[in-house]
Amino acid sequence: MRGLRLGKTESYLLDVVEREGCCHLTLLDPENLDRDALARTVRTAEEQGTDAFMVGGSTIWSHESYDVAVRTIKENTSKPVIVFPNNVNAVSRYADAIFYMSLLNSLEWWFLLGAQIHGSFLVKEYGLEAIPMGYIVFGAGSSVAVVGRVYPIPEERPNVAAAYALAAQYLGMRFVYLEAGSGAPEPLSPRLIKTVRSVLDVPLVVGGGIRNEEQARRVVESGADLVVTGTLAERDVGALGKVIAAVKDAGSRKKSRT
Ligand code: 1GP
Repeated sequence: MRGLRLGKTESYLLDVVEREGCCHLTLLDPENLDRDALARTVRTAEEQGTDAFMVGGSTIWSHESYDVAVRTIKENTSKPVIVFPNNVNAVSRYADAIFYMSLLNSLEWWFLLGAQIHGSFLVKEYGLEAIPMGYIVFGAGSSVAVVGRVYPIPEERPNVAAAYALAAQYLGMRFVYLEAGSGAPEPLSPRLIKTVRSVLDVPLVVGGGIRNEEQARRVVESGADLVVTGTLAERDVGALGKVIAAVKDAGSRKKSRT
């Protein structure tokens, strides 16, 4: 049978988690940064120690400008560049891999399975490494929640979130992403992250609202294996370095305890 070996990017992410206890991903939204700012941000984030880049945003409509953004990022980093798609137009042949996601708590067939069907042959044609991921979005006010027609899971119902995450794992998804929404006022709660982590065997990705070292540390200590920050890289690259250092420090402490 073909294609069952893990790809290069996925193996790299798993290796970083294994070695360092936690992996940091910088999310770049090409809608928020022009070409020069994108190039600058990528170089600085790499210098600060980020492990890989995700490219995406809830309101990306143009395939052409998405391609330009991904090329710009690739030209300025040696780290993997991963498509984080909001829809079929945000798939680029210039990336290394794509998080092949299903928005598990969307009410819309399109975000659960439709876009994935429509995009599958494009991914094959481009030779992109597909990394299957269950995506769960919290809160009702973020762009991703609105665009993705999310049925919100209350944070104070962590067992419900855990059931979604476990279902993703049993369906064969190799990562689960808990999303507070870009620009969320607060990161997801430790209780929520811990409850999901306690039932899951696959790596857990957490993002949304992480702005400082303390929050980053708490998210890792609660059980995140991969931490995503987006807004920070766009607004305060200086603080990004501190957050990455906190992620790595908390990761190595976690690792030394196991
Ligand atoms: C959004 O979780 C990411 O998909 C990043 O969120 O922009 O709040 O860091 P922030």
